[in-house]
Amino acid sequence: MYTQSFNVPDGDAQPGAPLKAVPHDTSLQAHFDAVIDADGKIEPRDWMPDAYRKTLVRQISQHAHSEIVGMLPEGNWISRAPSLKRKAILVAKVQDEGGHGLYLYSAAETLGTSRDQMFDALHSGKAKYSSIFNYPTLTWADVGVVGWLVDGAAIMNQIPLCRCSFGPYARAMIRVCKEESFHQRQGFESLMTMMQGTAEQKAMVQDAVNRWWWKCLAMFGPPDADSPNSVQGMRWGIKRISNDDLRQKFIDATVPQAEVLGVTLPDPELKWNEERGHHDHGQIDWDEFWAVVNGDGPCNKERLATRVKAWNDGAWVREAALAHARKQQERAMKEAA
Ligand code: FAQ
Repeated sequence: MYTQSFNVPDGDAQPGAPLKAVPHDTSLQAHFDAVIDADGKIEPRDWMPDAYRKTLVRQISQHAHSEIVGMLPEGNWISRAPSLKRKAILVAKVQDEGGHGLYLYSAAETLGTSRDQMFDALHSGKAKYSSIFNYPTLTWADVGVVGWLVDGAAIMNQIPLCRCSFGPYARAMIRVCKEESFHQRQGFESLMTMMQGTAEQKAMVQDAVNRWWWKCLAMFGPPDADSPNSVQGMRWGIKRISNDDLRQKFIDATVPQAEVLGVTLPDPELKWNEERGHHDHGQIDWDEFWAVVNGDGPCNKERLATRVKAWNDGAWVREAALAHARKQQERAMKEAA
């Protein structure tokens, strides 16, 4: 059901789209290549190769979907947060994720793909979103671990995207990263509080870390050798650091944080390698990763059904907003006449 890549129609731009693909022209291509080589920015009105546009729509829309599907595992705990303070923090965080989705959908729209098309791809199961959000948040400690590890992995991947060659994506990521950084810290602080609590609380944190660690490592995507989009993505300055290198940076940054927290990362092979100047680690279960990406994770069906229901339940809001906008426009035209 989720196996297809997100196919962006090759036809003409959609209504409201800022530009149309122009026939291939070597001088336009040369200008595009020169901007990329000079590490400059491509803006929506600039000419760009169709494949560059298609790759960006694929990645940015998948990213947007991840943000809004990512609201669900944590949103599940808002009504059960253990204190008013934790509830306020969690509400703000989940709201931020919704905002990230909106910046990203807007960035993708500048490439000539409508929001309706992107939602349709999500709701029909054609579009991907991050594997990590297909796992359940079983206890309150999971909420802290999602902040610490999932947001921690997200920041590691997203900081280089602030230098992405496509201007609207790069600019959106600057704000997103600032907010993700707060998310990561609140997760760590929440876990730190639990680790100073009872033996049951400490065990709950350790259990959550055990369940999320490997899934977070897989979030960075397949190994470089099995990553079909990496070479071209890096050539175009969309990706700046490879999947494996980001994963390694995340592991190296997280090990000392786990020590401060007092938890064990569930990998007996995890150890510092003096020669490499990095931590060695055990094997990630890529069969599990692909099963989840292909729709067979523990929560894939539930996540998609929740998004489709939210879309259907929100139909009256969209209709009312459009009717209001129409009325305002009519009034403005009457006044101008
Ligand atoms: N899950 O050739 P590559 C967040 C797919 S936001 C599912 O390496 P690429 C915030 C990939 O799409 C988290 N599918 O692909 C938050 C491709 O399939 P396709 C999301 C995955 O694009 C926190 C195929 O595998 N972040 O967490 C995954 O060069 C807490 C081959 O892979 C972003 O989207 C995966 N994990 O590199 C919210 C960041 N990994 O499309 C709420 C932007 C790979 O050809 C709570 N995206 N695939 O059919 C990226 O940086 C890249 O797209 C990668 C994948 C690194 C994800």
